[in-house]
Amino acid sequence: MVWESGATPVVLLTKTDLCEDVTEKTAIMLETARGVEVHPVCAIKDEGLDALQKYFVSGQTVALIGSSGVGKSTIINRLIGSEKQKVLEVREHDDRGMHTTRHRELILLPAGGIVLDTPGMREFQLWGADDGIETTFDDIEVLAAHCQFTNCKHQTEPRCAVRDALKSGTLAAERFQNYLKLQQELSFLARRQDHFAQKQEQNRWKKLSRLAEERAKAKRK
Ligand SMILES: Nc1nc2c(ncn2[C@@H]2O[C@H](COP(=O)(O)OP(=O)(O)OP(=O)(O)O)[C@@H](O)[C@H]2O)c(=O)[nH]1
Ligand SMILES: [Mg+2]
Ligand SMILES: [Zn+2]
Repeated sequence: MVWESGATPVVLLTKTDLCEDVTEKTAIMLETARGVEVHPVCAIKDEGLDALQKYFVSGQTVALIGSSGVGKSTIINRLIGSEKQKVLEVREHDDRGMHTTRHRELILLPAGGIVLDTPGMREFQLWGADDGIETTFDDIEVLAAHCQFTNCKHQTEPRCAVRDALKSGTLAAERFQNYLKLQQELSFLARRQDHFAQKQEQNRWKKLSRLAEERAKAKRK
């Protein structure tokens, strides 16, 4: 979804002080989000933040997005070197719909660059992210190019390169599941967008016919 927006995604794994196997978790993330840079950081110990400096440069705008309480505002405070952004203990805010950051705000950084603090979001929905899927799952797209059928769904079709890779273990089953999940979500969205477009078209016609009726009535008078 981030690719689709025109921005470049970067993944931050926050609060490394609370994690026992940072290297392992980082490796999993690198494997999951192919072609995306991943940085483990600990804002309270000021660890790993130096590696982020290259993103926060003059002419660039960075938006921090993620669930409430993951530490977005804390990172911004470290970057600006003051406690400008309000930070609160996590108190299951997500459950009660409470967010410490209440609105989006653009902040100018002393070293140049602009950062956008956002309230944590409950859910990050895809919106027609076809291109993004190709980038994130380029390994599967490459395999799929070798399936016998160009529209292969990798389910029961003969000579399916994706299922072959699953069988031989070159493609992890979990990764393929994630791919399918994303595809399902996308097709659901496409159907919903279609439905929305149809409704709009219906409304337009309703309005037009009402207008025509009114005009006809006015003429008769
Ligand atoms: N242990 C630990 N706690 C952290 C770290 N960074 C932030 N926190 C704590 O996590 C809690 C939430 O941090 P915030 O910066 O308010 O989180 P946020 O993502 O801005 O949350 P919203 O504004 O609600 O979206 C606070 O209690 C922070 O002190 C960290 O590196 N380690
Ligand atoms: Mg915040
Ligand atoms: Zn296939």
